[in-house]
Amino acid sequence: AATALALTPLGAQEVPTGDVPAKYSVPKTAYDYDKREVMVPMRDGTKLYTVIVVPKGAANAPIVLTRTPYNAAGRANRMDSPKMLSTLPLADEIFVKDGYIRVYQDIRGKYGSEGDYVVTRPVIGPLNKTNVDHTTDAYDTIDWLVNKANLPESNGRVGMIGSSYEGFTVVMALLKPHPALKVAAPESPMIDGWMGDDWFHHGAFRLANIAWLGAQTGFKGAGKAPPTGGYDDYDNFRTGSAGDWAKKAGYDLLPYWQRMQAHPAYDAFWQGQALDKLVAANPSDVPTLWEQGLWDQEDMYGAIRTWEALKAKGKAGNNYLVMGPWRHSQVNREGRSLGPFEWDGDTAKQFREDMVLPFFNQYLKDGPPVQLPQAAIYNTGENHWDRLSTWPLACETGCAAPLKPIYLQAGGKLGWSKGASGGDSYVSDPAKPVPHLPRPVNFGDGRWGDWLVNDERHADGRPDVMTYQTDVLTAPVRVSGAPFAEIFASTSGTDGDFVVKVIDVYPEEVAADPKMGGYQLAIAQDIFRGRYRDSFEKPSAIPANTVQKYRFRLPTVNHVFRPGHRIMVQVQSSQFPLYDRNPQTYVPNIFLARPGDYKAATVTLQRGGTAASAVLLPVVAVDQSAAMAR
Ligand code: PG9
Repeated sequence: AATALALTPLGAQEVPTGDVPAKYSVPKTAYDYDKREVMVPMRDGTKLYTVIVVPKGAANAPIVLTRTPYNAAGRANRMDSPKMLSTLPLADEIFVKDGYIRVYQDIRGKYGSEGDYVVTRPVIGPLNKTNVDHTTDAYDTIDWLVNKANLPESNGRVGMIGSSYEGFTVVMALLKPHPALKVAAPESPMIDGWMGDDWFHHGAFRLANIAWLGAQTGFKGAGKAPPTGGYDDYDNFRTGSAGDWAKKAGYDLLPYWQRMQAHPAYDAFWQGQALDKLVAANPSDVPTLWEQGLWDQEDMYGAIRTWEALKAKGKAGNNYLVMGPWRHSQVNREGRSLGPFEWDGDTAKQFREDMVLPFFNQYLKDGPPVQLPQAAIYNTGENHWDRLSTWPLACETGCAAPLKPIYLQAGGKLGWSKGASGGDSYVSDPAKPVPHLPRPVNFGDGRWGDWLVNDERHADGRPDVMTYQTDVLTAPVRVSGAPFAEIFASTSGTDGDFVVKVIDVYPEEVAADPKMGGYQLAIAQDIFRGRYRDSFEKPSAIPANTVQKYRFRLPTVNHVFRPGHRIMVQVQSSQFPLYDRNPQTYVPNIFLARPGDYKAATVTLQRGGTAASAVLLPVVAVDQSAAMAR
């Protein structure tokens, strides 16, 4: 007979009394690094949460510091791994491989740090009555880090690096650098939020970032953006002004939004935070690598303008410029392509390995002297790096070449001569603004990153988008510097915006990649809010039906329009929902515009004669540019 299965009696230890032990962790013996979490005291007693990642066995190691509003613990943990190379983000691989200590710190008032959070806290002074700012917090942090009692493994030398807001904290540290701060790399730093970094471009407000305020200032830790409504943000933000949307989102509870809304013009609130001017007034001797992308959709202004300001102060000797074919912060990701455009290798990796690491090693480890070029600017037309002894190659004054006007001409032509006098009119209707991307536009739809290289044919052909283009080029045209838009226009309204795009039009047929046939690639584009034509600080109504001049700088380019291509300029009076709509009737504060203020207007662009609208291009003789290359 079958015998009953004889069960061995369970030993006492096998009777479960709960399977979660009092303490469990992976043995550190498997780790090649030590991750320490420290509350570092600032001079006012506030303690800042700081993650210090030390390679096992480190001695006399340099430190790389990033001060972030975006969660230090998360920034120092790409994944849970016993390998330092894996646990830190991609961009830190160069430092891990070279034995660096890596430090991330939550800025005051965010995530694990004590204190109060103030968005891009201004320098101590009229806008900051406390005795602390990011200059002092960086100083105190570095002072603590290089104290052997706190971090015995270091060699007492610190470099700072970071992109975007994290680039802002690098620049703030440079205003009064700790003596142990030996090198810095601000990447797409936030420098002037009104002129062109994040919040406004020449006074036009960027709705694309308004939800960030809810997530970032509504919560100390990880926040969430308020819902914007339906899927299509083109509809969600078209129901009223930015202030109307903010009210619905509860932003009357957010102090920073209240300050922003109270300062629509470039007044002392914004001028006092213009970091390019503050840095130029307090230039440091810290070797600094200024970086931004040529299609940086968020902070297109800061790095280039601060580098220019320092160069003008005679500080080109310790300030270097790098501009690559990148979207915002792409230097810290993979950089082989952007949209449909493929570059000569992983350009972001080239930046990190061939520029950042040797530069940091030279000053943090007594590495071999590297002679970075004054400016390394990717040539987006010929698809290679240009390493230049001077930059820009063409400009208004003081460059090897002047700016060269290319004029709007009759019949949608664009040419190097003024052409006959005349005007082209269009109706700009705030009820039907020009979209910045094909609809539906959802700010979170994944197109935000590379929207600047989107094919502009989605706008071309609209009756409220004026398009002008050259004949097919038979010789290359190189542009290397900052173009300027010079628009002469009248409007039936009393306010208005002007958007100008400089576009490389691909040949109708591109056999190697047929879908690129006729592609309209904007190499530079920007907006200008017309009320500021005479003064950024003191706006004024536009006199209706009277020609006015609108002159504004466009983003820096280093491009070659190749034979078979055309040069195109598009002009329009809205770019939505990226920018809030201009009601086109003058009101004191557009954030508070009422529905009745929004009115269609007839805009007339003047051509030829004494009111010849043009774009002043930084044209460089192609052979001359070769002479400049190193
Ligand atoms: N500069 C970026 C940003 C700031 C504020 C709003 C939205 C974006 C950034 O720090 O990511």
